[in-house]
Amino acid sequence: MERVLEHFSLLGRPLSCTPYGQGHINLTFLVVTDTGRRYILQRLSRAAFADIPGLMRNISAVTRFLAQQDPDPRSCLHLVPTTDAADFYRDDSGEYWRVYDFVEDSICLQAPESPEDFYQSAVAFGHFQNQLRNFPAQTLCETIPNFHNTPDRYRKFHLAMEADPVGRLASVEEEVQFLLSREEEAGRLQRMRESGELPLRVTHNDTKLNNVMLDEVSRKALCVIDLDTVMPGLAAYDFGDSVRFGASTAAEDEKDLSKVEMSLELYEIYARGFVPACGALTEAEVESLPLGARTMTLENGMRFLTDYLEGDHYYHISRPEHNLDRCRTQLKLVSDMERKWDRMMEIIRGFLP
Ligand code: ADP
Ligand code: GN1
Ligand code: MG
Repeated sequence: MERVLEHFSLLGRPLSCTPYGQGHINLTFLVVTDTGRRYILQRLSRAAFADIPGLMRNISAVTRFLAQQDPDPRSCLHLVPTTDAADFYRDDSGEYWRVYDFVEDSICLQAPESPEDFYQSAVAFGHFQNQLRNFPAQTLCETIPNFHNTPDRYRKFHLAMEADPVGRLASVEEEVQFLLSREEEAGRLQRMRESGELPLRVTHNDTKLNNVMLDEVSRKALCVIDLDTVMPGLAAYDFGDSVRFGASTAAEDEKDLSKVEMSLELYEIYARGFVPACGALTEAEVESLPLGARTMTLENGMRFLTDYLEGDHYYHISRPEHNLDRCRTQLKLVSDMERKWDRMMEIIRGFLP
């Protein structure tokens, strides 16, 4: 780690470098130097991202654009340059590394501790989308092609089932049937994107609660982090993924499915924070938000199952059936949203322009 860190322009000499956070994709470390300064060091996932230089160009452009809009250093991520004034360092084994300033005096939650925390995360993601309203979207590379293209996710799921490389297919019959029976319906959001019914915006695309920082004292939203998937997308993706993760009454990997439900109370609170903060959403966009929640939840369930079938090489896991457990919570949430669908639509219509 010392050999990696010496390529970055840190204030002070690194004293420690320890694994940090609960992200599923990159390897994240907290670095402390002898001046007391703290940094986040990340080794980027080559399994997830095919074009890391392109991804880093996106992040550099987006963070500069955001910093111009708000002088508060905690209002967006700041990349720390390498000693060659680059945004990332590629080591001899081909791994890519980057460093961010640590967002100080902040908290990052795995679950809302109060409805207000969730409301604040909604404001942060809505505000983020609004801040990027005039960002030149055509300059962004697609860091993961077809990231939220649900029919394409089904295509990959079918390939994983056909190959069944680690022989797990026979044990997940119930989950497979659940997903296959919803394949046609699950493509609706993508069809609305392709027909132009829903406008493309610059979206975050990975709006989990643990991708937002709140002020430790006031608990107000500070900034949005994890910008690896900032790309053109739909407002429904960002709304949907937040509801999937943060409006669930249990953790994403809870084994006891009787604890897993989508809280309508939290759903409504998220809508109250997100819709106004986005600025002007069209009527069709607001109406598409519940579909975003259902689609993102189903899609994540399918992605976890696909990774399970492929032998767990995309998401970090800490137990053998971790991806299967995650898949099951998502499918349980989808069933619950189907049950609560009329109410979800009714609530969202209260936010129509
Ligand atoms: P992943 O893509 O693997 O999810 P993230 O970029 O989300 O990686 O980082 C993982 C975790 O590290 C976050 O959930 C957060 O807790 C912490 N983290 C990331 N960047 C910062 C930062 N600049 N300041 C403080 N904590 C951070
Ligand atoms: C990953 O990187 P992280 O942990 O914030 C994933 C998301 C999934 C999420 C499920 C780049 O998010 O798409 O929704 O796990 N990120 C990527 O928890 O694939
Ligand atoms: Mg993350």
